[in-house]
Amino acid sequence: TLYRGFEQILVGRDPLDAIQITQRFCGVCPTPHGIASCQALENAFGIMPPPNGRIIRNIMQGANYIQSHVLHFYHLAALDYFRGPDVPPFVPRYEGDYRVPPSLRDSLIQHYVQAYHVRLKAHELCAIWSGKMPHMASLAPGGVSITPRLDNLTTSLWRLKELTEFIDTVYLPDVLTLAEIYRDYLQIGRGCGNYLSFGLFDLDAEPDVMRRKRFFAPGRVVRGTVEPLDSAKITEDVRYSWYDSPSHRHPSQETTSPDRSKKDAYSWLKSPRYGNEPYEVGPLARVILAYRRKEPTALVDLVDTTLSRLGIGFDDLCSVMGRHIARAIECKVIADQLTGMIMEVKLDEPVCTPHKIPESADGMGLWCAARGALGHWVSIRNGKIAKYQAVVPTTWNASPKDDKGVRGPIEQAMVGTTVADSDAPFELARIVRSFDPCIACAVHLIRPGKSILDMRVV
Ligand code: NFE
Ligand code: MG
Repeated sequence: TLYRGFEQILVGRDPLDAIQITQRFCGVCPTPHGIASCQALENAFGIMPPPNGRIIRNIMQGANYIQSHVLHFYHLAALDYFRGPDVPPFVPRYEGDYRVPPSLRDSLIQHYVQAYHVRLKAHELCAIWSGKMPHMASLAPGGVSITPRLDNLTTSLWRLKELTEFIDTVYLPDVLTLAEIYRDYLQIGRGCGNYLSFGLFDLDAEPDVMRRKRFFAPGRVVRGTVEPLDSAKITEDVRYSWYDSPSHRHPSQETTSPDRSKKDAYSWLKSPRYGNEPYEVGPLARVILAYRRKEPTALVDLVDTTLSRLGIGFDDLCSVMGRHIARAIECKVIADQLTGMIMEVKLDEPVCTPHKIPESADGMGLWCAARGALGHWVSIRNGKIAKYQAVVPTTWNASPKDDKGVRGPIEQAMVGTTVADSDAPFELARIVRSFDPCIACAVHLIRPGKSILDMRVV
């Protein structure tokens, strides 16, 4: 329940500061924020990166996806399914529904530890190109500021090989093993049924982001049908959010003015909507969209193999376990794609297009973070940021009710769920965490008024 106010911090600053400040939204996803911010500025400045700048950003983003997905499965979600060692920080925990047999549990705990080292390698893979991670140093409007050398390629490739081995032989198999054990979670936590993605990995330099070619193409899936995307139809409602700024505005038109005392409000998250409807974003949304569009084919094939291995239908993916499966499948497809991206970098070719900050301009950056669709909107006046709005993935998924009282995807996924033990609401924790909300490590369910611990300070 902490208010942060980044959108206000940005007002009055030099536009270039946005690339660094928006990365501080989060230590897990600075990469997409830095990139979306660059894209918003490029849109305002009227420039596009040269091929090297575009490709190097894709590499950084791919490495960040691998780090983020491995983090989510092992370090944020897995302990909802098997007991860790009986020492802090693994206790206290909910007691009850752990079904993993002891021998398998030991190997999962080993993988939990191994995953820390794997995440380090993924961070390094990004930092080879970004200077450091988290919070990258080499992003610039128009591209990147690193001069690629041969050793950037070689040191990337061996790290990628280690990551790929882990994903192929540990991560993906572990996810499928848990899906077999917790098959009932292929029916629990379905969500709102609308899926949206802004797309990922630029393949050309088309200035219009909606016409730009992307490896994961942007779009929506509504009742099983692929629909196009029009960024003008995005709004944010604040009727149930702690803001007194006007509701139901397009991000380029809205403001952020906190009011903690607002009646009926219950969240600092705003409620992003597309055409007045809630949409799930993230790996499941991207996988459903890609599968319906029948490309990339590597992803479609992997989905088919996985469905037949588990003996389940495509609709079963719209569930708690389906989100874990989609995340792991996406992770593998991205890792497999990264070798080609790294080999595409051309030594001795430009990495950045020069820019000039205009007195007055507006820009939009649309991208996909690991957790889903991400948009940044900037207005520049007198050469400074006059307005900055970010609509981040977790606000789509974890949004409170909108102006019409319609619940967001996570709320919809929980409503109607049978909870076996209200003192250990595994079902709800598992539903919430399957979305990988940015607040994942802070999601604990409490019963107001119930005393859980007496502490005496001496
Ligand atoms: Ni803090 Fe993020 C991702 C972004 S979250 S992790 O992925 O953008 O809403
Ligand atoms: Mg915002």
